Amino acid sequence: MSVEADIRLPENVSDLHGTYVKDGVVPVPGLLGGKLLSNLIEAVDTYRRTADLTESTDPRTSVKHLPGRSIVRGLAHTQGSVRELVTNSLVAEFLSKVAGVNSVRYWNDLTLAYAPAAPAGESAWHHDLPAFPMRATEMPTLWIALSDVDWDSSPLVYARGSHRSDHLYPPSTASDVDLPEGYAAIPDWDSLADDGSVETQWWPMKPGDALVMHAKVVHCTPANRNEKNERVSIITRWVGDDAVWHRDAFSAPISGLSDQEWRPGESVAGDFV
Ligand SMILES: O=C(O)CCC(=O)C(=O)O
Repeated sequence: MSVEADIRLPENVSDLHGTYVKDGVVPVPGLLGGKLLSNLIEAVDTYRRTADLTESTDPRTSVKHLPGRSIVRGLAHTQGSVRELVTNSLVAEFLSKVAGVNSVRYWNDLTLAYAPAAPAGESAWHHDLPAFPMRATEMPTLWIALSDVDWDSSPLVYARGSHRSDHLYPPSTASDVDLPEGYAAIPDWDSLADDGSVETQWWPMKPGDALVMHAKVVHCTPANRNEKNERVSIITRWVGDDAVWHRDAFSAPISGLSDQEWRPGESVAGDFV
């Protein structure tokens, strides 16, 4: 069976583009199945079991264990199934249509595992763009559930339409910093949601269900209250053709991508895997 058969693209892509533009996040139930999905789950499990015992074959693949969750970076560089996903032209074409650009290419991936019944580990309200080391007209994220997700097991919660703000917001960990141009102080999203000024959205999910996210949509993840199950996702990040190098006070270091290679504003071409 080919990988293509395990990628179940929805037909209503123009509706999905409309939702991406309006809400900033698009649920895509059942995007992945079959061998591709089981291989991804297996790759994540195997890497996490062996990562501390063996040296990575590529310094861009790494794991970090934090209270309540583990973060694995750069699996596309060492795991065949992740590479298959991010180099698949059907996936890239689908994402470019949802985002409304000619083409997108993979540039980064991240796998998160939230431990069962973990009081810590939540991710505060934020949007992702400030952490990215480049800018482009569109930089969609494909978020794929590799476990069940329900209200108790760390669902992603979105502030609907928040990507349409003119501002960027600093990460919640930034305090007492001068905000770079284009930034505004992060609003109290919980209060805005409570008083109804902002609508929140989240979806229960099964392994293989996906979300396509705009790089500016504001979201958070509560800690995992499920007593038994981990909540695992693989997050792949994509960029349109017009990407230029751009870093500011909030850009995260990304292994394999550095200021030595590109100058500010320089076109970022080439493959990242
Ligand atoms: O998967 C999650 O729970 C969090 C993902 C997230 O916040 C992110 O990718 O920025």
